[in-house]
Amino acid sequence: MPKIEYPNYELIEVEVDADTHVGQLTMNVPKKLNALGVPILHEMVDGVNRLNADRNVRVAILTGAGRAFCAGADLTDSTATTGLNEHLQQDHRPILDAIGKAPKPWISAVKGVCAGIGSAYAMNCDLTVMSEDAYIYQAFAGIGLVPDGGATWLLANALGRKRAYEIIATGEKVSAQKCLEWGLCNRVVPTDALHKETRAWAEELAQRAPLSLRHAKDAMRTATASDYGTTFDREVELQKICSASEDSQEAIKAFREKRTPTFNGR
Ligand code: T3D
Repeated sequence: MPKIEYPNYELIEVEVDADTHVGQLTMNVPKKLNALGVPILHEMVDGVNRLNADRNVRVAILTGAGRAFCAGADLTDSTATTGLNEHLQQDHRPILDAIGKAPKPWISAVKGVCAGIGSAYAMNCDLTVMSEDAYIYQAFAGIGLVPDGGATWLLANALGRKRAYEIIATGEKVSAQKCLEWGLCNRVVPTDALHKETRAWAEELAQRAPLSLRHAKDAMRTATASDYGTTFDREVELQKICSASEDSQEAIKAFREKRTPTFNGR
């Protein structure tokens, strides 16, 4: 297995724990509440792609340093107001696609503000843990924009059209507790325990069969974007891969031998 090297980034931090198989990408511009400008996006696409390619990483976490997850577009970066169409396609889309189509689960660990296109990054992850002080803020209307980064699709899928439109139009700061009730996150934890709790959950998931996690994610993405028949067909294709895997054989053997299976991702 080729070893993935990680460069010394300036605006993000990437850590990999080879023992637990958990990787983490931290947006690290706390003085701007991790607002996203072009330089950090260039590092993020590299970091996300390396974590996705790293077979040592079975579960990846996306989080922010300091008191916030992300305040959305960096409003001090002029790209936020000029050349926005190209910027969205060229700089944001490759990262969001790399997370959405990743061959492993991504968990967003959200503290404090999670605004604008930053909310698309959190929602696009497969699982989300929020701290008690966190909130999702569709800040777009406040600066005369529409949601982007796929936020309308992500919101409509999670909430339905009317609730989604309401929080976009009003710019409500949706509390972590409400996000939990509305299905925008999986867990709410005490603020000072966010990273510990997310890491513990990631470590637990990383012990499960990687191919199963990968292909169940694929099936869920298919399910939210297509009809029953298409989803059924996709499940059949994915089941063929999983049922032929070493890990599936090992799990059945372990069940018969009354022991815990050991998965290798093949
Ligand atoms: O990339 C693209 O261009 C794609 C397009 C995407 C569209 C969007 O994402 S639209 C949404 C853009 N974001 C916003 O409109 C949010 C702007 N920020 C705020 O409204 C407030 O800062 C918050 C509600 C998020 C947090 O308020 P608060 O009181 O907790 O913190 P603060 O004091 O306002 O902010 C702390 C610092 O972060 C401050 O810097 P300073 O004065 O201490 O030097 C502030 O300027 C900075 N900061 C906050 N948000 C941004 C930011 N700097 C750059 N860009 C930001 N978005």
